[in-house]
Amino acid sequence: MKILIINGPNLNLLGIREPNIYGREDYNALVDMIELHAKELGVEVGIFQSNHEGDIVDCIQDALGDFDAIVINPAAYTHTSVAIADAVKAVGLPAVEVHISDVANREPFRQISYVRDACVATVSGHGFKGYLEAMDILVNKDEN
Ligand code: CA2
Repeated sequence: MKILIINGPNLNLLGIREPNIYGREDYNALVDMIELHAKELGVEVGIFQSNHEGDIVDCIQDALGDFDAIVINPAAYTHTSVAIADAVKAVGLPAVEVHISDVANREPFRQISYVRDACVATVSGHGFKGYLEAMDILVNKDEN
């Protein structure tokens, strides 16, 4: 199995501000955690981060034929981007939405998620571990 992990705008800045919301660890630590967990699960991962909506749409489209599933934290685009939600729906790959912070208990503008409807599950407020949980959900999805 091959899982594509997509991170949206400003997540490359993790660890430098707002540690009370996003933790003290940086983006490289997140990448290391994901790669280690992929090894434990025996899956392959691709990890992509962009600050640009169109590049994220392109990345989702390019996943078709190359990846089996998607973990996506669209960051601020969660709350604004119909294009990213449409791309996830269009490729039809099973996807899990992740948020490091507990968006349900934050500002009203963070209560809308366009991508949620395109995803089989959402993991929110579990910190970096949420990405690992999302990978687990996708790996275990078809096992009964
Ligand atoms: O909780 C999450 O994972 C979010 O997707 C993170 C986004 C935010 O816009 C969403 O509402 C929830 C923000 C990501 C980057 O934010 C930083 C802020 C300061 C320093 C470093 C990163």
